[in-house]
Amino acid sequence: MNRVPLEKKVLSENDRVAASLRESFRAHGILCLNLISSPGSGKTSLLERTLESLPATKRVAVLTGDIQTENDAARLKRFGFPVKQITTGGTCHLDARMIEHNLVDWRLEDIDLLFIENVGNLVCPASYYLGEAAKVVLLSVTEGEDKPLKYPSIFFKSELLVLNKVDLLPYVPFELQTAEENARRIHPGMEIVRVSCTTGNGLEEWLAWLERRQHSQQFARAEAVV
Ligand SMILES: Nc1nc2c(ncn2[C@@H]2O[C@H](COP(=O)(O)OP(=O)(O)OP(=O)(O)O)[C@@H](O)[C@H]2O)c(=O)[nH]1
Ligand SMILES: [Mg+2]
Repeated sequence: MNRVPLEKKVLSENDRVAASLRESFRAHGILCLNLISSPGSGKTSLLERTLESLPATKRVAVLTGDIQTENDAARLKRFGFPVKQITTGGTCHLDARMIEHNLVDWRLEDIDLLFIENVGNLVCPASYYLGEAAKVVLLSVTEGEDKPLKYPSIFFKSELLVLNKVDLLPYVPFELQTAEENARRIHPGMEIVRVSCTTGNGLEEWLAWLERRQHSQQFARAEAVV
């Protein structure tokens, strides 16, 4: 059986499409963020909280991936921004072709901020670059502090860790500090925000990170033009 070369070819085809997406996002001044976590950590909840806090004039759009159902798109469409569900039909991650295909009928000129919610999975999405400027990994306090050590790739590749569901800390044995130390053992200096999408605690820190990230993207673009 000759599996390794085939895997290499599939991944390099993905990288080629992702590089073209990245260039397109750069040319249009879009900050694209790829949100990754285990199923149920709160990716859609974080996006709901984010969209509800943004002014209607904000040029934001969301692609949300799941194996089945349009549930997440239905939750996110309520806020009036462009949202599209990508159902993979079994594949455990999004790939660059899916992103390219689902962007064809959107005008990139009209988007400044594009969120991609990946399929709930802490492993496979780490291997598929989608042209994003940054990956954001979520970990909720019901999952255990050891997850950065067990699934290092996604923690190493993500710019930001969102520690979610901190409202549950009184009820679960989870040491925030240990989880953060573990994340920084894998990714020294990793930025971390602690939030509760239920109570809204910490969300201002997440929104401030978003604003800073968008600002630095625009600054880099302006420098490239000069
Ligand atoms: N207590 C508590 N529950 C939360 C919080 N954030 C999300 N939840 C709940 O966790 C469950 C899963 O949240 P989702 O936002 O659907 O998680 P997801 O990561 O988008 O899930 P998938 O798309 O299926 O991978 C829902 O019942 C949410 O209400 C939080 O901060 N605190
Ligand atoms: Mg979701």
